[in-house]
Amino acid sequence: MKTKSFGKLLAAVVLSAGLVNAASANVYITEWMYSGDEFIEFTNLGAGAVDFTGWSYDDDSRTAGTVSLSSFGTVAAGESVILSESAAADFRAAWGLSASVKVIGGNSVNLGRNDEINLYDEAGDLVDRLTYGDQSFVGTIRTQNASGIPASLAALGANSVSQWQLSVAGDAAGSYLSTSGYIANPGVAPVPEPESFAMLLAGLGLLGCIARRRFT
Ligand SMILES: [Ca+2]
Ligand SMILES: [Ca+2]
Ligand SMILES: [Ca+2]
Repeated sequence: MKTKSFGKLLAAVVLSAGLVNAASANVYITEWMYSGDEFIEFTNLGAGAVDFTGWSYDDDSRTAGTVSLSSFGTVAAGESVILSESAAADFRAAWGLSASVKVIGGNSVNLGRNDEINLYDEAGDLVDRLTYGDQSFVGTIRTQNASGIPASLAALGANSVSQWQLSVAGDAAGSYLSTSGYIANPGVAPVPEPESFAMLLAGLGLLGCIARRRFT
């Protein structure tokens, strides 16, 4: 009996460890601009907060630990954080961001026209990757002076740059012009497209019908 209980306990520990990994898997690269006002945005799209202590970024040299993201600290569910080339204060001023938007400035591991964004967790495991370049992938976007944003949520985590589009001032993603003349929506999380909302509402309506039937 004791062995069986230990087995159950072990299973519970393994299961909870799995849930921790699932949480980090819900953090995505959600926006980037390689030239103009260079930055990368990461968003926690999971249901719980994620501790970025030990997390890191690298470009196409693909080495965990290259640029520490630890100072993002605890990133709440739905929160977007920024890694910028310019100083954090300058980036905030140019985009009109409040102090509550977390920005790590002074990134010197810079992105080129054809490059790669890699996000690693505290164990050095890859959380998300986006390989891009309008020369490497002909017909895809060039994020010069305007950021790249997911055309739909399906683009997130897919590492398929053809599913990304350029931000346009006034678009559904909330993009706007910075004081320096660049277009993006840093600190603003991607929103589900209207079709997804409609499907979600339809799903909720269906659940409501099922619930009502069960109680009558
Ligand atoms: Ca680079
Ligand atoms: Ca650059
Ligand atoms: Ca954004």
